[in-house]
Amino acid sequence: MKQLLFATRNQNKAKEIQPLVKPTVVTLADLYCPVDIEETADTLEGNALIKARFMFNRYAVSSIADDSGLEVDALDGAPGVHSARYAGEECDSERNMDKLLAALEGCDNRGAQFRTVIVFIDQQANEYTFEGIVRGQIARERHGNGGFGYDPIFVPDGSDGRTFAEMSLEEKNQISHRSIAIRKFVNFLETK
Ligand code: ITT
Repeated sequence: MKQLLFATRNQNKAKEIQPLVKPTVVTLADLYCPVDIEETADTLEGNALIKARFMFNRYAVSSIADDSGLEVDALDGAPGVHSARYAGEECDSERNMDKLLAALEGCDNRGAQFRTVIVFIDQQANEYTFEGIVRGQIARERHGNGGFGYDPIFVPDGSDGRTFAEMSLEEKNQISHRSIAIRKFVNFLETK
C-alpha cells in the first residue's frame, strides 16, 4: 500500500497519523473532494463507518476514517459524538471550549476521556474497527497553543500536568487516543 486514503477534512488528524503509518496519507482535502459527508449516526463507530464507506465507494480503494469525541464524566459522556458541534453548527473550537468550561464551572469532578474510533475498509470491502482511549482531566482554563480542538483544556493522565496543546506532536502521539487506535490498525495490517 503506497497511499492510505483517509476520509477526513481535518488536516490536523492527518498530520498526527502520518508519522505512525508507512503509506502517504491522502485526505478528502488533498483530493479536492467537494462533498460534505453528513455524520448522521449517534455513535463514534457509526460516524466513522459512514465516512470510511463514503471514501471506499467513491474511490474504490481501501480507506480509513476517524471519528473522535471528548467524553466528560460529570456530563454523562457529553459532548461525546457531538464534540464538533457542541456549541453550534459552525464547529468553532474556541466556542466549544468556552461552553465546556462553563458547564464544569465550580465542578471538582474534572475526569474525562478522549476516544477515537478508526474504521478500515480493505480492498475486499471487509470492515474493521480500532478504538483508542486516553483518560485525563479537564483543565480550569486553556494552556498551550499546539494541537487542535479541545487540546488546550485536556490534561492526559501521566503528562506532568501539561495539556495536549502544550506538547509537541511527537509527545501527543506517544499517548493519545488517536495514536492508540492507529497503532492497533498498523499492528493489524502487519499481522494480517
Ligand atoms: P472529520 O470528521 O473531517 O474527520 P472533524 O474535526 O469534524 O473532522 P470529528 O468529528 O472526529 O472530526 O471531531 C470531533 C471533535 O472533537 C472536533 O471538534 C475536534 O476538534 C475534536 N477532536 C477530535 N480529535 C481531537 C484531538 O485529538 N484533540 C482535540 N480535539 C479533538
